[in-house]
Amino acid sequence: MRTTVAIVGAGPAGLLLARLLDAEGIESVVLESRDRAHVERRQRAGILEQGTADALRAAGAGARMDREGLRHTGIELRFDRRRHRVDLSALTGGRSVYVHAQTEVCKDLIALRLRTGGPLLFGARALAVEDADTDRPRVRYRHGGRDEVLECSYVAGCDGYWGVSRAAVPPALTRTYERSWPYAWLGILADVPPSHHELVYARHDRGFALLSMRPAGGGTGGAPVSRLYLQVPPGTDAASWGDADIWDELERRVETDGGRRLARGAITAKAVTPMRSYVHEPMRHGRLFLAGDAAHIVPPTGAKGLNLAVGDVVTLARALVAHRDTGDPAGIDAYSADCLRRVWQAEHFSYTMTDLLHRHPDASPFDDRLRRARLDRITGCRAAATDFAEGYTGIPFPRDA
Ligand code: FAS
Ligand code: PHB
Repeated sequence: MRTTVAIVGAGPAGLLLARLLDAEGIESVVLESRDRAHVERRQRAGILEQGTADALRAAGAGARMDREGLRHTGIELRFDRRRHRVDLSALTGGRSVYVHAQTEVCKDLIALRLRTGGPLLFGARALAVEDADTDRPRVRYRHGGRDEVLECSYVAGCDGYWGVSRAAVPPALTRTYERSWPYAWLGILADVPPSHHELVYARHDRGFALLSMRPAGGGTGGAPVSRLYLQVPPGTDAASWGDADIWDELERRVETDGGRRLARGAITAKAVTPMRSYVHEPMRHGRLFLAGDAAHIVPPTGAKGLNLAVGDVVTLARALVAHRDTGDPAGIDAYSADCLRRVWQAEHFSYTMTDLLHRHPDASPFDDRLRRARLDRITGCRAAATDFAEGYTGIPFPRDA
Protein backbone atom coordinates (compact mmCIF):
# COMPACT_ATOMS: atom_id res chain seq x y z
CA MET A 1 0.00 0.00 0.00
CA ARG A 2 1.21 3.56 -0.62
CA THR A 3 0.08 6.96 0.71
CA THR A 4 1.43 10.46 1.28
CA VAL A 5 1.43 10.47 5.11
CA ALA A 6 1.59 7.28 7.16
CA ILE A 7 0.08 8.03 10.58
CA VAL A 8 1.06 5.55 13.30
CA GLY A 9 -1.47 5.62 16.13
CA ALA A 10 -5.13 6.61 16.39
CA GLY A 11 -5.12 8.53 19.64
CA PRO A 12 -6.02 12.22 19.64
CA ALA A 13 -2.77 13.16 17.86
CA GLY A 14 -3.09 10.69 14.99
CA LEU A 15 -6.84 11.15 14.58
CA LEU A 16 -6.75 14.95 14.54
CA LEU A 17 -3.80 14.97 12.13
CA ALA A 18 -5.72 12.64 9.81
CA ARG A 19 -8.71 15.00 9.95
CA LEU A 20 -6.59 18.08 9.24
CA LEU A 21 -4.93 16.37 6.25
CA ASP A 22 -8.29 15.11 4.92
CA ALA A 23 -9.56 18.70 5.00
CA GLU A 24 -6.60 19.76 2.84
CA GLY A 25 -6.83 16.84 0.42
CA ILE A 26 -3.56 15.29 1.57
CA GLU A 27 -3.79 11.49 1.52
CA SER A 28 -2.98 9.54 4.68
CA VAL A 29 -3.41 6.09 6.17
CA VAL A 30 -3.84 5.59 9.93
CA LEU A 31 -2.47 2.41 11.54
CA GLU A 32 -3.88 1.63 15.00
CA SER A 33 -2.81 -1.47 16.92
CA ARG A 34 -5.88 -1.71 19.15
CA ASP A 35 -9.53 -2.12 18.20
CA ARG A 36 -12.00 0.73 17.91
CA ALA A 37 -13.82 -0.07 21.15
CA HIS A 38 -10.57 0.09 23.13
CA VAL A 39 -9.55 3.44 21.69
CA GLU A 40 -12.99 4.95 22.27
CA ARG A 41 -13.35 3.87 25.89
CA ARG A 42 -9.78 4.54 27.12
CA GLN A 43 -10.25 6.93 30.08
CA ARG A 44 -7.67 9.73 29.87
CA ALA A 45 -7.72 13.50 29.55
CA GLY A 46 -10.73 15.56 30.46
CA ILE A 47 -9.76 19.21 29.96
CA LEU A 48 -9.43 20.94 26.59
CA GLU A 49 -7.57 24.26 26.48
CA GLN A 50 -9.00 27.18 24.54
CA GLY A 51 -6.61 26.50 21.65
CA THR A 52 -7.62 22.84 21.47
CA ALA A 53 -11.31 23.72 21.46
CA ASP A 54 -10.72 26.22 18.66
CA ALA A 55 -8.71 23.65 16.67
CA LEU A 56 -11.46 21.02 16.99
CA ARG A 57 -14.08 23.49 15.82
CA ALA A 58 -11.92 24.53 12.85
CA ALA A 59 -11.51 20.84 11.98
CA GLY A 60 -15.29 20.34 12.03
CA ALA A 61 -15.02 18.14 15.13
CA GLY A 62 -16.22 20.52 17.83
CA ALA A 63 -20.03 20.30 17.59
CA ARG A 64 -20.52 17.78 20.40
CA MET A 65 -18.00 19.61 22.59
CA ASP A 66 -20.03 22.79 22.15
CA ARG A 67 -23.28 20.89 22.77
CA GLU A 68 -22.27 18.63 25.64
CA GLY A 69 -18.97 20.00 26.94
CA LEU A 70 -18.80 22.30 29.95
CA ARG A 71 -17.09 25.67 29.46
CA HIS A 72 -15.28 26.62 32.67
CA THR A 73 -14.04 30.15 33.36
CA GLY A 74 -12.40 29.38 36.71
CA ILE A 75 -10.98 26.73 39.01
CA GLU A 76 -10.73 26.49 42.81
CA LEU A 77 -7.55 25.98 44.80
CA ARG A 78 -7.98 24.64 48.35
CA PHE A 79 -5.33 24.56 51.06
CA ASP A 80 -5.29 25.03 54.85
CA ARG A 81 -9.09 24.43 54.82
CA ARG A 82 -9.55 27.61 52.73
CA ARG A 83 -11.04 28.03 49.25
CA HIS A 84 -9.63 30.32 46.54
CA ARG A 85 -11.26 30.74 43.15
CA VAL A 86 -8.89 31.59 40.28
CA ASP A 87 -10.90 33.54 37.71
CA LEU A 88 -9.20 32.19 34.60
CA SER A 89 -11.21 34.24 32.10
CA ALA A 90 -10.87 37.55 33.93
CA LEU A 91 -7.10 37.04 34.20
CA THR A 92 -6.56 36.01 30.55
CA GLY A 93 -8.82 38.35 28.60
CA GLY A 94 -11.64 35.82 28.26
CA ARG A 95 -9.89 32.47 27.76
CA SER A 96 -11.52 29.40 29.31
CA VAL A 97 -11.19 25.61 29.31
CA TYR A 98 -13.70 22.95 28.29
CA VAL A 99 -14.55 19.82 30.24
CA HIS A 100 -14.98 17.31 27.43
CA ALA A 101 -13.35 13.88 27.68
CA GLN A 102 -10.67 12.58 25.36
CA THR A 103 -12.88 9.54 24.78
CA GLU A 104 -15.54 11.78 23.22
CA VAL A 105 -13.00 13.63 21.08
CA CYS A 106 -11.67 10.32 19.74
CA LYS A 107 -15.17 8.96 19.05
CA ASP A 108 -16.03 12.00 16.93
CA LEU A 109 -12.71 12.01 15.05
CA ILE A 110 -12.99 8.29 14.32
CA ALA A 111 -16.54 8.70 13.03
CA LEU A 112 -15.47 11.60 10.79
CA ARG A 113 -12.51 9.66 9.43
CA LEU A 114 -14.56 6.56 8.68
CA ARG A 115 -17.32 8.63 7.11
CA THR A 116 -15.37 11.07 4.98
CA GLY A 117 -11.66 10.34 5.20
CA GLY A 118 -8.95 7.96 4.16
CA PRO A 119 -8.17 4.48 5.52
CA LEU A 120 -8.13 3.92 9.30
CA LEU A 121 -6.94 0.38 10.02
CA PHE A 122 -7.67 -0.98 13.48
CA GLY A 123 -5.70 -4.01 14.64
CA ALA A 124 -2.76 -2.81 12.54
CA ARG A 125 0.38 -2.89 14.71
CA ALA A 126 3.35 -0.96 13.33
CA LEU A 127 6.51 -2.99 13.74
CA ALA A 128 9.04 -0.43 12.59
CA VAL A 129 9.51 2.84 10.73
CA GLU A 130 12.25 2.37 8.13
CA ASP A 131 14.32 4.68 5.89
CA ALA A 132 12.97 7.76 7.62
CA ASP A 133 16.08 9.67 6.46
CA THR A 134 15.32 9.00 2.77
CA ASP A 135 12.59 10.37 0.49
CA ARG A 136 10.86 6.96 0.50
CA PRO A 137 10.23 6.07 4.15
CA ARG A 138 7.98 3.14 4.98
CA VAL A 139 6.20 1.52 7.87
CA ARG A 140 6.26 -2.21 8.37
CA TYR A 141 3.15 -3.40 10.16
CA ARG A 142 1.11 -6.50 10.95
CA HIS A 143 -2.58 -6.63 10.12
CA GLY A 144 -4.98 -9.55 9.81
CA GLY A 145 -2.20 -11.98 10.60
CA ARG A 146 -0.05 -10.76 7.70
CA ASP A 147 3.10 -8.67 7.54
CA GLU A 148 2.50 -5.57 5.39
CA VAL A 149 4.44 -2.52 4.24
CA LEU A 150 3.05 1.02 3.94
CA GLU A 151 5.14 3.08 1.49
CA CYS A 152 4.82 6.82 2.01
CA SER A 153 6.40 10.26 1.69
CA TYR A 154 6.15 11.18 5.37
CA VAL A 155 5.58 9.32 8.65
CA ALA A 156 3.76 10.87 11.63
CA GLY A 157 4.73 8.99 14.78
CA CYS A 158 1.57 9.44 16.89
CA ASP A 159 1.88 6.11 18.69
CA GLY A 160 2.26 7.37 22.24
CA TYR A 161 4.89 6.70 24.85
CA TRP A 162 4.97 2.95 24.25
CA GLY A 163 4.99 3.16 20.45
CA VAL A 164 7.72 2.16 17.98
CA SER A 165 8.20 5.31 15.90
CA ARG A 166 10.66 6.99 18.30
CA ALA A 167 13.07 4.08 17.76
CA ALA A 168 13.56 5.21 14.15
CA VAL A 169 15.59 8.22 15.36
CA PRO A 170 19.26 7.13 15.59
CA PRO A 171 20.37 7.04 19.25
CA ALA A 172 23.41 9.17 18.37
CA LEU A 173 21.00 11.97 17.34
CA THR A 174 18.64 11.54 20.30
CA ARG A 175 18.51 13.42 23.59
CA THR A 176 15.94 12.43 26.21
CA TYR A 177 15.02 14.25 29.40
CA GLU A 178 13.09 12.45 32.11
CA ARG A 179 11.83 12.75 35.66
CA SER A 180 9.86 10.17 37.63
CA TRP A 181 7.66 11.45 40.44
CA PRO A 182 7.48 9.90 43.95
CA TYR A 183 3.70 9.51 43.70
CA ALA A 184 0.90 8.47 41.35
CA TRP A 185 -2.80 9.26 40.84
CA LEU A 186 -5.72 7.02 41.72
CA GLY A 187 -8.32 8.06 39.11
CA ILE A 188 -11.98 7.42 39.92
CA LEU A 189 -15.22 7.70 37.97
CA ALA A 190 -18.33 7.97 40.16
CA ASP A 191 -21.96 8.00 39.09
CA VAL A 192 -22.85 11.07 41.12
CA PRO A 193 -23.06 14.76 40.18
CA PRO A 194 -19.92 16.75 41.08
CA SER A 195 -20.00 18.46 44.47
CA HIS A 196 -18.72 21.71 42.99
CA HIS A 197 -19.53 23.33 39.64
CA GLU A 198 -15.86 23.95 38.81
CA LEU A 199 -12.68 21.89 39.24
CA VAL A 200 -11.20 21.78 42.74
CA TYR A 201 -7.45 21.24 43.25
CA ALA A 202 -6.68 20.54 46.91
CA ARG A 203 -3.28 20.56 48.61
CA HIS A 204 -3.35 18.71 51.95
CA ASP A 205 -0.76 17.24 54.32
CA ARG A 206 -2.27 13.82 53.53
CA GLY A 207 -1.80 14.38 49.81
CA PHE A 208 -3.29 15.97 46.69
CA ALA A 209 -6.91 15.55 45.60
CA LEU A 210 -8.73 16.75 42.48
CA LEU A 211 -12.49 17.03 42.02
CA SER A 212 -13.21 17.02 38.29
CA MET A 213 -16.19 15.90 36.25
CA ARG A 214 -17.44 14.50 32.96
CA PRO A 215 -20.42 15.87 31.04
CA ALA A 216 -23.34 13.46 30.89
CA GLY A 217 -22.15 12.51 27.39
CA GLY A 218 -24.00 10.60 24.71
CA GLY A 219 -26.47 13.41 24.30
CA THR A 220 -28.47 12.19 27.30
CA GLY A 221 -28.55 15.77 28.61
CA GLY A 222 -28.29 14.32 32.10
CA ALA A 223 -26.23 15.68 34.97
CA PRO A 224 -22.44 15.54 34.77
CA VAL A 225 -20.74 12.73 36.69
CA SER A 226 -17.72 12.97 38.99
CA ARG A 227 -14.15 12.38 37.85
CA LEU A 228 -11.94 12.32 40.97
CA TYR A 229 -8.25 11.84 41.68
CA LEU A 230 -6.23 11.04 44.82
CA GLN A 231 -2.46 11.18 45.20
CA VAL A 232 -1.24 7.68 46.12
CA PRO A 233 2.22 6.06 46.37
CA PRO A 234 3.67 4.75 43.08
CA GLY A 235 2.66 1.16 42.37
CA THR A 236 -0.56 1.38 44.40
CA ASP A 237 -3.07 -1.34 43.51
CA ALA A 238 -6.37 0.42 42.72
CA ALA A 239 -8.25 -2.62 44.05
CA SER A 240 -6.75 -1.98 47.48
CA TRP A 241 -8.92 1.13 47.80
CA GLY A 242 -12.51 0.38 48.82
CA ASP A 243 -15.25 2.82 47.80
CA ALA A 244 -15.86 4.07 51.36
CA ASP A 245 -12.10 4.60 51.87
CA ILE A 246 -11.96 6.65 48.67
CA TRP A 247 -14.83 8.90 49.67
CA ASP A 248 -13.51 9.32 53.22
CA GLU A 249 -10.03 10.25 51.97
CA LEU A 250 -11.32 12.66 49.34
CA GLU A 251 -13.43 14.35 51.98
CA ARG A 252 -10.48 14.76 54.35
CA ARG A 253 -8.31 16.34 51.68
CA VAL A 254 -10.86 18.80 50.26
CA GLU A 255 -12.50 19.73 53.56
CA THR A 256 -12.82 23.45 54.31
CA ASP A 257 -14.16 25.41 57.26
CA GLY A 258 -17.92 25.50 56.92
CA GLY A 259 -17.73 23.31 53.81
CA ARG A 260 -20.34 20.74 52.83
CA ARG A 261 -19.74 16.99 52.66
CA LEU A 262 -19.08 15.42 49.24
CA ALA A 263 -22.04 13.90 47.43
CA ARG A 264 -21.30 10.16 47.30
CA GLY A 265 -22.33 7.61 44.71
CA ALA A 266 -21.39 4.36 43.01
CA ILE A 267 -17.76 4.22 41.88
CA THR A 268 -17.80 2.83 38.34
CA ALA A 269 -14.08 2.83 37.54
CA LYS A 270 -10.74 3.23 39.31
CA ALA A 271 -7.19 3.04 37.97
CA VAL A 272 -3.73 4.18 39.02
CA THR A 273 -1.73 6.41 36.65
CA PRO A 274 2.02 6.75 37.20
CA MET A 275 3.54 10.24 37.03
CA ARG A 276 6.24 10.96 34.50
CA SER A 277 7.88 13.97 32.83
CA TYR A 278 9.60 13.09 29.56
CA VAL A 279 10.83 14.83 26.43
CA HIS A 280 12.45 13.26 23.36
CA GLU A 281 14.51 15.58 21.18
CA PRO A 282 14.42 16.05 18.24
CA MET A 283 10.77 15.62 17.27
CA ARG A 284 11.77 15.16 13.63
CA HIS A 285 14.20 12.88 11.83
CA GLY A 286 14.20 13.14 8.04
CA ARG A 287 10.64 12.35 6.92
CA LEU A 288 9.55 11.14 10.39
CA PHE A 289 7.69 13.58 12.66
CA LEU A 290 6.93 12.66 16.28
CA ALA A 291 3.77 14.14 17.82
CA GLY A 292 2.00 13.88 21.16
CA ASP A 293 2.96 11.33 23.77
CA ALA A 294 5.36 9.70 21.31
CA ALA A 295 7.58 12.74 21.91
CA HIS A 296 6.67 14.01 25.37
CA ILE A 297 4.86 13.15 28.60
CA VAL A 298 3.72 15.50 31.35
CA PRO A 299 2.26 14.65 34.79
CA PRO A 300 -1.55 15.02 34.38
CA THR A 301 -1.85 17.76 37.06
CA GLY A 302 -1.80 20.61 34.55
CA ALA A 303 -4.11 18.82 32.05
CA LYS A 304 -1.55 19.43 29.29
CA GLY A 305 -0.98 16.02 27.66
CA LEU A 306 -3.79 15.96 25.15
CA ASN A 307 -3.48 19.69 24.52
CA LEU A 308 0.21 19.41 23.66
CA ALA A 309 -0.61 16.64 21.17
CA VAL A 310 -3.11 18.94 19.45
CA GLY A 311 -0.57 21.75 19.13
CA ASP A 312 1.96 19.35 17.61
CA VAL A 313 -0.34 18.05 14.88
CA VAL A 314 -1.79 21.47 14.03
CA THR A 315 1.81 22.63 13.54
CA LEU A 316 2.70 19.56 11.46
CA ALA A 317 -0.38 19.85 9.24
CA ARG A 318 0.35 23.53 8.59
CA ALA A 319 3.93 22.67 7.64
CA LEU A 320 2.96 19.86 5.25
CA VAL A 321 0.27 21.98 3.58
CA ALA A 322 2.66 24.93 3.15
CA HIS A 323 5.28 22.65 1.62
CA ARG A 324 2.74 21.15 -0.80
CA ASP A 325 1.35 24.56 -1.81
CA THR A 326 4.56 26.59 -2.02
CA GLY A 327 7.42 24.09 -1.97
CA ASP A 328 8.78 26.04 1.02
CA PRO A 329 10.22 23.56 3.55
CA ALA A 330 10.56 26.22 6.29
CA GLY A 331 7.67 24.89 8.38
CA ILE A 332 8.89 21.31 8.05
CA ASP A 333 12.44 22.29 8.97
CA ALA A 334 11.21 24.32 11.97
CA TYR A 335 8.69 21.72 13.19
CA SER A 336 10.81 20.23 15.96
CA ALA A 337 12.13 23.52 17.36
CA ASP A 338 8.70 25.17 17.11
CA CYS A 339 6.95 22.34 18.97
CA LEU A 340 9.67 21.90 21.58
CA ARG A 341 9.47 25.55 22.67
CA ARG A 342 5.79 25.01 23.55
CA VAL A 343 6.44 21.52 24.95
CA TRP A 344 9.03 22.82 27.41
CA GLN A 345 6.72 25.62 28.51
CA ALA A 346 4.06 22.99 29.25
CA GLU A 347 6.63 20.72 30.94
CA HIS A 348 7.59 23.59 33.20
CA PHE A 349 3.98 24.51 34.02
CA SER A 350 3.09 20.86 34.71
CA TYR A 351 6.21 20.39 36.81
CA THR A 352 5.57 23.46 38.96
CA MET A 353 1.86 22.75 39.42
CA THR A 354 2.56 19.12 40.33
CA ASP A 355 5.35 20.00 42.76
CA LEU A 356 3.23 22.75 44.33
CA LEU A 357 0.09 20.72 45.00
CA HIS A 358 1.38 17.29 45.97
CA ARG A 359 2.72 16.07 49.31
CA HIS A 360 6.34 15.00 48.87
CA PRO A 361 7.29 12.02 51.03
CA ASP A 362 10.72 13.49 51.73
CA ALA A 363 9.71 17.17 51.97
CA SER A 364 11.24 19.16 54.82
CA PRO A 365 9.09 21.58 56.84
CA PHE A 366 10.98 24.35 55.03
CA ASP A 367 9.97 22.91 51.63
CA ASP A 368 6.34 22.77 52.70
CA ARG A 369 6.40 26.38 53.89
CA LEU A 370 7.82 27.45 50.53
CA ARG A 371 4.94 25.69 48.74
CA ARG A 372 2.45 27.38 51.01
CA ALA A 373 4.07 30.74 50.25
CA ARG A 374 3.76 30.08 46.49
CA LEU A 375 0.07 29.22 46.91
CA ASP A 376 -0.45 32.40 48.92
CA ARG A 377 1.21 34.38 46.12
CA ILE A 378 -0.92 32.80 43.34
CA THR A 379 -4.11 33.45 45.33
CA GLY A 380 -3.08 36.87 46.59
CA CYS A 381 -1.18 38.60 43.77
CA ARG A 382 -2.73 39.40 40.38
CA ALA A 383 0.55 39.10 38.47
CA ALA A 384 1.22 35.63 39.88
CA ALA A 385 -2.41 34.60 39.34
CA THR A 386 -2.26 35.86 35.75
CA ASP A 387 0.86 33.83 35.01
CA PHE A 388 -0.80 30.73 36.47
CA ALA A 389 -4.07 31.34 34.57
CA GLU A 390 -2.22 31.84 31.27
CA GLY A 391 -0.38 28.57 31.76
CA TYR A 392 -3.52 26.68 32.73
CA THR A 393 -5.72 27.94 29.87
CA GLY A 394 -3.05 27.10 27.36
CA ILE A 395 0.28 28.05 25.86
CA PRO A 396 -0.30 29.44 22.34
CA PHE A 397 0.38 27.09 19.42
CA PRO A 398 3.73 27.61 17.71
CA ARG A 399 3.72 30.74 15.48
CA ASP A 400 0.34 31.75 17.00
CA ALA A 401 1.82 33.66 19.92
P1 FAS B 1 -2.06 8.15 22.80
O1 FAS B 1 -1.21 7.29 23.70
O2 FAS B 1 -3.38 8.63 23.28
O3 FAS B 1 -2.34 7.36 21.43
C1 FAS B 1 -1.36 6.54 20.83
C2 FAS B 1 -2.09 5.49 20.00
O4 FAS B 1 -1.10 4.73 19.29
C3 FAS B 1 -2.87 4.52 20.87
O5 FAS B 1 -4.19 4.40 20.38
C4 FAS B 1 -2.09 3.22 20.75
O6 FAS B 1 -2.94 2.08 20.79
C5 FAS B 1 -1.45 3.37 19.38
N1 FAS B 1 -0.22 2.59 19.20
C6 FAS B 1 0.78 2.41 20.09
N2 FAS B 1 1.74 1.64 19.54
C7 FAS B 1 1.34 1.34 18.26
C8 FAS B 1 1.89 0.60 17.20
N3 FAS B 1 3.07 -0.02 17.32
N4 FAS B 1 1.20 0.52 16.04
C9 FAS B 1 0.00 1.13 15.89
N5 FAS B 1 -0.59 1.85 16.87
C10 FAS B 1 0.09 1.95 18.04
N6 FAS B 1 -3.69 14.11 29.82
C11 FAS B 1 -4.40 15.14 30.32
O7 FAS B 1 -4.32 16.24 29.77
N7 FAS B 1 -5.20 14.96 31.43
C12 FAS B 1 -5.32 13.74 32.05
O8 FAS B 1 -6.03 13.60 33.03
C13 FAS B 1 -4.61 12.63 31.54
N8 FAS B 1 -4.74 11.39 32.11
C14 FAS B 1 -4.02 10.34 31.59
C15 FAS B 1 -4.13 9.04 32.13
C16 FAS B 1 -3.38 7.98 31.60
C17 FAS B 1 -3.51 6.58 32.19
C18 FAS B 1 -2.50 8.21 30.53
C19 FAS B 1 -1.64 7.08 29.97
C20 FAS B 1 -2.40 9.48 29.96
C21 FAS B 1 -3.16 10.55 30.49
N9 FAS B 1 -3.11 11.83 29.93
C22 FAS B 1 -3.80 12.88 30.42
C23 FAS B 1 -2.31 12.09 28.78
C24 FAS B 1 -3.04 11.60 27.58
O9 FAS B 1 -4.29 12.24 27.48
C25 FAS B 1 -2.16 11.84 26.40
O10 FAS B 1 -1.55 13.11 26.46
C26 FAS B 1 -2.88 11.72 25.09
O11 FAS B 1 -3.51 10.48 25.07
C27 FAS B 1 -1.84 11.88 23.98
O12 FAS B 1 -2.42 11.51 22.79
P2 FAS B 1 -1.54 10.75 21.69
O13 FAS B 1 -0.24 11.45 21.53
O14 FAS B 1 -2.44 10.56 20.55
O15 FAS B 1 -1.12 9.35 22.36
C1 PHB C 1 -9.67 15.20 34.29
O1 PHB C 1 -10.86 15.56 34.40
O2 PHB C 1 -9.34 14.08 33.83
C2 PHB C 1 -8.59 16.17 34.70
C3 PHB C 1 -8.93 17.47 34.99
C4 PHB C 1 -7.93 18.36 35.37
C5 PHB C 1 -6.63 17.93 35.46
C6 PHB C 1 -6.28 16.61 35.16
C7 PHB C 1 -7.27 15.71 34.78
O3 PHB C 1 -5.67 18.82 35.84
